Amino acid sequence: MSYNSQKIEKKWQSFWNEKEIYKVTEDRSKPKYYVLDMFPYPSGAGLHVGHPLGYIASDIFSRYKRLKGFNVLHPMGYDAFGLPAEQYAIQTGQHPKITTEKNAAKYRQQMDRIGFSFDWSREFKTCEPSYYKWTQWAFIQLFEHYYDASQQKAAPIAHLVDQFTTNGFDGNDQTDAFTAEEWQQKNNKEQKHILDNFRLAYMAESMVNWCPALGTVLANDEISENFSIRGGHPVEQKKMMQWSLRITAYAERLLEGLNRIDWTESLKEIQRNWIGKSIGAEMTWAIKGHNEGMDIFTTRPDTIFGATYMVLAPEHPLVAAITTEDQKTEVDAYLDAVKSKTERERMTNVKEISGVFTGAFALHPYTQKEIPIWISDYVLMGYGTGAIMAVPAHDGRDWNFAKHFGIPIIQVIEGNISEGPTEAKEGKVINSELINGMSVKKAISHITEDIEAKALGKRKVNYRLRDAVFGRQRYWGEPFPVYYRDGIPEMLDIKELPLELPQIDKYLPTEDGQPPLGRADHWQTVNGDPFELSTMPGFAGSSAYFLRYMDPHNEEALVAKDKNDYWRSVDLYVGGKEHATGHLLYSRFWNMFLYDLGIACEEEPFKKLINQGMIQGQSHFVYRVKSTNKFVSHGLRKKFETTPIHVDINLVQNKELNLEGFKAWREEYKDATFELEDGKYLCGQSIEKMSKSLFNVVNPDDVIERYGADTFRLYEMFLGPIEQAKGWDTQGIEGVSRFVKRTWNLFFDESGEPLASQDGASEEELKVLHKTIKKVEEDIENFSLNTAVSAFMICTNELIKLKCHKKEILEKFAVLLAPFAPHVAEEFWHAVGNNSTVLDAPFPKWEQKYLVESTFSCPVSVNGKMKFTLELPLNLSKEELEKSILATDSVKKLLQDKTLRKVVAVPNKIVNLVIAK
Ligand code: ANZ
Repeated sequence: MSYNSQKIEKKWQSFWNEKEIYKVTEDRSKPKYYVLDMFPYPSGAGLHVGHPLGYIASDIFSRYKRLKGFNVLHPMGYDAFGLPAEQYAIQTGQHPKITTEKNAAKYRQQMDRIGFSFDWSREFKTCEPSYYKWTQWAFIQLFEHYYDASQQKAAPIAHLVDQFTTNGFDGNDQTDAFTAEEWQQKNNKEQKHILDNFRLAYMAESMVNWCPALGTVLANDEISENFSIRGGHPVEQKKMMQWSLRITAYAERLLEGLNRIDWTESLKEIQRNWIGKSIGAEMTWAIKGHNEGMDIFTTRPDTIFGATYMVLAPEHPLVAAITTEDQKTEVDAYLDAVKSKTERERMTNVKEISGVFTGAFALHPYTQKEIPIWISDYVLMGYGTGAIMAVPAHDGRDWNFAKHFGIPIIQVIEGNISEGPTEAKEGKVINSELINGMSVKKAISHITEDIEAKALGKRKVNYRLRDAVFGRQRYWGEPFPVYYRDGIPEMLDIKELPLELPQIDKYLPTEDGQPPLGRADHWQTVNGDPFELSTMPGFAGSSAYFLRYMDPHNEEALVAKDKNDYWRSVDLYVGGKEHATGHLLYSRFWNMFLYDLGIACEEEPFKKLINQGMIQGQSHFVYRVKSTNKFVSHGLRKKFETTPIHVDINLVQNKELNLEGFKAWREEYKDATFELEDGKYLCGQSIEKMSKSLFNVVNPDDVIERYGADTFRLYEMFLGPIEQAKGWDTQGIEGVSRFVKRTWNLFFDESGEPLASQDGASEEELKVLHKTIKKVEEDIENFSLNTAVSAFMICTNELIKLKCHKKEILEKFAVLLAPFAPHVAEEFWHAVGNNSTVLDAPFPKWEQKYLVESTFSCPVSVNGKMKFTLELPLNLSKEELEKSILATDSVKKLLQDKTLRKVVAVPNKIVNLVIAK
C-alpha cells in the first residue's frame, strides 16, 4: 500500500476523537503549559490558507510541549459578535446568530481537517449568553470600582463613598474639592454624578468618532485616516453621552508591565507609543485683564524664555471668554472651518498651517512680557490642558506657525537655527536668566523646581492614551446590564445575568434615531425601568476569554480560583500584529483589573507572544488591449496599450492560461481572442493580499484533498520564518509531498507491510537520528519551524541512503515528526509496534556521544597538488591511513600506470602521493 493521506487522516482523527486524547484537566502531577491562538471571527468566506499559519505553529508547539511532559491547555472558540454578521442581517433579514453559527460550523469543519490538537470540550462563542454573562458581570465590577491611586489598584466604589463622607475630597482635574458636610448635603443624583468621575466604567459626554453609514461610534483603533476599518465609511466627530472604560487609570501599569513579558520589541514599542507617557510641567499663565489664568502643559520648561506666543485648542473654553470684540468675527469663522476635522487629521496634517489671534495676551511668568494668545487646530483639546506655550526656535510646528504668521523667534538653546528649529534635548541654555549655561537636562529639573517653589505650576506626567469608548449603537453585541431610573444608570443584580439580547424586527436604528435595541418590545426591567440601548464593542468579548477557557462551563464564576491557580496565564500566545493596540491593550487592562480583584492570579495575561506573518496570495493577470476583447500574452503587453486584469488562479498552471477555461469563466470573455508567445498565453504574476476580489484565494480544503493535512501543515511551516510575510506557491508543495512519501517508504514496503526491524542501529544511523533530534528541538524552542522541516528532509534522505529500517531509529523519528505531521507520525508509531497515541511518548533525548564526528574529509594530493578528498574514519594511525588510501578505487585508478615513490600520510589531516614523473 502506498501513502494514502485521506485514509490515514480520517482514521487517526476518529481515533483521537474516540479516545478524547486532547481533553485536559488540571493534572497536578505535571507542569502546565497554556498555548492560545487569537480566536477567529467566523466570516462567511471560511478559512483560506493564510489563516491556519499561526494555528499550525501553535499546534506544533502544543504537541511538542506535551511530548516534553507538560499538561497542555490548547483551546479554541469564536469571537462571534461583530459587524459583518450584522451587516448581512440588515441586507437579508437573517438573524446574525444563524449566520454566525453557520460560519462557525464551517470553520470547525475546516479546522478539523487540519488535525489540530484543540480541546474542543472547552469551546465557546462570545455571543452565547452563558459566556457573555461574564462579560456583563465584569462590566458591573468595573462600574462598582474606582482606581485607588494611593494603593495603585482598583478598589470598591463604596470605599470612596466612605472617604467622601468622612473626609470630603481635595479636588483634582475633573472634580472640584468638597468637604464631608458638602458631600452629605448632595442629593443622590449629585453624588452619583461625582462618582462617575471615578468609576472604571462610567458614562460621560465625550467627543466620539461617529460613523453615519454604520450608525455607530468607533474606537480610535477601529478607524484609519477618518474611515472605518470595517467597510471604509467616513467617520466624523460628534459629542455624545457614552459608556467608557477608564483604561487611562492603568496607563502606568500597562507601560511597566511590558518590561516583564516576552514580546517582540517592535510590538512593545507600538504599545509604549500608544500609551505615550510624557513627563513635563503644568503651569498657569496669567491673562491680561482676566482673573482666570491659562493652564498649559509643556515637556520643555527649559525653553520658557523662548516662548513668543501661546496657543489654545479651538474647543478650549477660554476661547469664548478671552476673544476680543475686534477679533470675534475672524475667530468665529476659524472655529467654524476647523469643526469638521478629526483629531487624527489634525495630528497628521502638519503641512496645512492655520490659526487666528484672539486679541488677548498672556503674561510671561518670569519676564511679565505680554505674549499674544492664538487659536490653532494643531493644539488638541484632549491632550494635556489643550493649551501650550509656543517656542518656535525649538519646536517644528511652532516654527512653521511663527514663520507663517510672522511671529518673532527667540533662540534659547545653543546651536544653528538659521535653517530650522533645533529640537533635540541637548546643548546649553542661553538667553534664559536663571538657567543660563546649564545643559538642557539640568535646566529642565532646575526650572521645574523653581516653578514649583514659586507656585507657578507643578511637575506633571501625561499619557496620550485615552479612555476607551465602550458603547456601540448596534444590535449584534453584548447588551449592557444597565437600566435607567430617573435618568441615572443602575446595574442589574448579578442574579439577573445574563441579560439576553432581545428579538427585534429589523436590525436598523429606530425611526427616531435610537440604536436597534430601541425596536425591542418591553426592553425594560420588571419595574418598567428602561434598559440601555447600546451594546458593547467588539473587544468586550475578547478581553477575558483566555481566563474563561480555564473553566468554560462554570456557572458560578468567570473562572474558579483553583483552576486559575493551576493554569495561571497564557504561556504562549500566537496571533496577528493588527491587534497590537486594540485587543492586546484592552485585554491586558481587563486582566489587570481582574488581578486587582483577586480573580486572575497573574497580572499579565500573555507571557510570550508571537505574531505570525501573513501568507499572501499569488495573483495572476491577463492583459487586455484597450477597448477590445483581445488579450496579449505577458511578454507582448508592452507593444499594445493594455490593462492588466486579475484572473482566477485556478485557470493558470505554471503561468500558462487555460484559454477555454478563461472563455467560459465570464460571459464577457466568451469571444475573447488571444495573442500568444511560443504557442502559449503566459500570465503576469504578483504577490498580494489573499482576497476573494483578487481571485487568488487558496482554500486549505483543496490542498488537503490533494496532498493531505500533514503535507499542508509541513508546507505552511516550510514557506519561511513564522513572523515573516510570504507568498503562497502551490507548485512548491510538491517537494514537501515527495518528502512525506519518501518517509513513508522508510516505514512500509510496497505492499504496505511495516518494514521496521529489531536490528541494532549502526553508529552512522544513530548519528543521523541524534543530530536531527538536537536540531528539531532547538528549532522548535526558537520557533524556527521552517528549518526544523528542512532537518526532517535531510534526515529522511540520509536514512534512505543508509537503507535504514530499524525500529530503534524509526520509532524516535516518528515522535519527532509528530508535532508537525501528526497523522503520519501516528501511523508510523503504530507501525513500529505501539498501541497508544504517539503524543504519550516522551520526546527523544539526544546524546552528545553520537554527535561526535567519526570521519574527516581527507585531501589527497599528488606531488603536492590537491586532486580530491576522501571521507575517512578519524584517528587512523599513519600506517592505517596509508593503507586505506591505497585501497580506494580512486587512488588505484590514479596510480594505474604510474610508479609510486612515497606516501606522506599525516593522521587526521592529509595524504600526499609522490609519483615518478
Ligand atoms: C513648549 C515646548 C518647547 C514644547 C519645545 C515642545 C518643544 P509630548 O511629548 O507629545 O507630550 N503640547 C502640549 N499639549 C499639547 C496639545 N494639547 N496639543 C498639541 N501640542 C501640545 O509633547 C508635549 C509638547 O507638545 C509640549 O511641550 C507642548 O509643546 C506640546 F521646544 O511646550 B511643548
